Amino acid sequence: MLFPQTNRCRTTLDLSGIWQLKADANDHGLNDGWANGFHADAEVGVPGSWNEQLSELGLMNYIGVVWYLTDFMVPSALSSQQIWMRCGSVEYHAQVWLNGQSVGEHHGGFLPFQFDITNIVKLDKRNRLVVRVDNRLSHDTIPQGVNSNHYAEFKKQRDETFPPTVFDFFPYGGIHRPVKLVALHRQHLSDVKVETRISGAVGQLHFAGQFSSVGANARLKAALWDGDRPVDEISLAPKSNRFSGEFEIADCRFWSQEDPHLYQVHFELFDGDSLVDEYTIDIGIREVRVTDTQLLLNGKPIFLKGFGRHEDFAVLGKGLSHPLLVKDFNLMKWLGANSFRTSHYPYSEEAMQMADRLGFLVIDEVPAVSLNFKYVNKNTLASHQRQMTELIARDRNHPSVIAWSIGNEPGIWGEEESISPSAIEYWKKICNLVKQLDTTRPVTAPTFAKWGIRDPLYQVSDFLSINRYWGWYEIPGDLEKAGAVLKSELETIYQTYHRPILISEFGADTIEGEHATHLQLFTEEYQTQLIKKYFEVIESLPFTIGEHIWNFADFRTAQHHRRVVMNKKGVFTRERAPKSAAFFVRQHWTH
Ligand code: BDP
Repeated sequence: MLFPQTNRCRTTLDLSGIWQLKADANDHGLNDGWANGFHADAEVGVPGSWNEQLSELGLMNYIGVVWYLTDFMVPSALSSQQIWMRCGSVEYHAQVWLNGQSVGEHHGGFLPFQFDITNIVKLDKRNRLVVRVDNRLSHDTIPQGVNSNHYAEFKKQRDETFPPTVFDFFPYGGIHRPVKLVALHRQHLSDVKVETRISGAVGQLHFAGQFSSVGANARLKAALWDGDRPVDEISLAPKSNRFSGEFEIADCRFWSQEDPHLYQVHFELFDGDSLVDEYTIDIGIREVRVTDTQLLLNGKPIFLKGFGRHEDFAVLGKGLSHPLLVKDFNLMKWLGANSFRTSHYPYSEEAMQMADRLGFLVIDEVPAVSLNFKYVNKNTLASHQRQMTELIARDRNHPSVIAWSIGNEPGIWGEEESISPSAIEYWKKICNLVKQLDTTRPVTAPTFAKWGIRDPLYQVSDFLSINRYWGWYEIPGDLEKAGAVLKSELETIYQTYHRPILISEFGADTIEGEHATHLQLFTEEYQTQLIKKYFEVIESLPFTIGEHIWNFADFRTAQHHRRVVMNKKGVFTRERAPKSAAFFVRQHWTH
């Protein structure tokens, strides 16, 4: 699904703004005809989570159904066009009606969806768009949901959070990314897939795509540009809805963290002599490979310095904010970071585009966080496969994406089912799907300490990602011992699997302004010392390929006695003020 562009043939209308909202705690809106409209309880900013915006109305911890409504006009100048409604992400289930007619639904958050509304939308008249948003999760969904009974079943009442979640981030709900209308010709490019390879100094670029439909006189021009310099051009006379082609670039500027150079492929679709569609894709020519000890970008070893992060900010919740994106990337650059993981779900398309432009190496994660294999069923697998497929379709053209993460810390509830043969089969199915859809990128998935070398994710990972909290949850306070345990564990894992290792999480909760001259948990000094110890161990081992600190910034979690409102492991506060560790990390990564 292509990201919306406005150009000679495509018009985009952004419906971001203040919408109407009504909570539906008893879930009777469907029967009571709210799809046609309703008397709103409140106004709500879109994009944005409802929780902090409307905490005064009791929506802070609300899990359930909320209805959204907005009215809009489309000018009759677009009468010859096909019109789509495209939504960047809704957590977690969206049902959409336009002028009282159902136009479709989408399961799973964090990924875009679109519907053809041409036959329903009215031109030069008011249109009413209604979205029923449901943020309830269950065993069948990705991520999974829990309730108090599940905690009881696992004798884990002490771990119960409010609202109940299986993951350590706040279960925000809402329309989190922009809703846009896209008007375009009936004959248009509906998808393009790009793969790049390198051979000596030559860059190879293969593209393949689809049209919505094409007439007998269709002609496709694909022009390769280097900024404003034309490089090459191909003309195709497509006879079906599919097309493909290739470019070779001599003396190519390969995309890398130091030189994130982007070429452009500009597609023009003609029907006879008339231009009916155009679309431009930014392309970074680069190749990622994994050896038994290294991660190679364009044949050169690369060491990942960066973070696990979250999309999270005061009031916005998980709503997209362009200024926040700019700030976060600037802060990562300031620290000397070159990489991050989209823990624990796909980030906005705008974030991925920025990573392409700034040369960040991204591990792109599907929202399969903390899967509990006692409860995993065939619907969970289907949802996982569907979201993996949608994620790859959305992000495969980004040079910044260097690997797919197929999940995070399954079995965190300690259930033996998570290391059973059927769990191994489950992961193999997901991994095989990824390999079928994308032959160019490695697969990984972060594990936690409990299962040691028995963790099934090691069997399906091209490089191993390891989340470790020695010095925090385990061995608190004794960083020498924590460092020694980490080192010997990494050595054992490497000797067992002979694959390179990324330390994908390590960190310490840190209250800004808390200090001590001795090693004291929660102080700024402790966070700095813990990070320092991890850097020392990780960088001393020849098979490690990177260090991702947990976390870039403090973030809101569900309520729990272990969290003082936030998870405080950020090297920045939630407001993006640096803690002392940020200065140490900057010194270490930039010198
Ligand atoms: C890891 C999880 C991450 C948590 C982190 C923590 O992957 O989501 O936030 O622990 O406890 O296990 O801070």
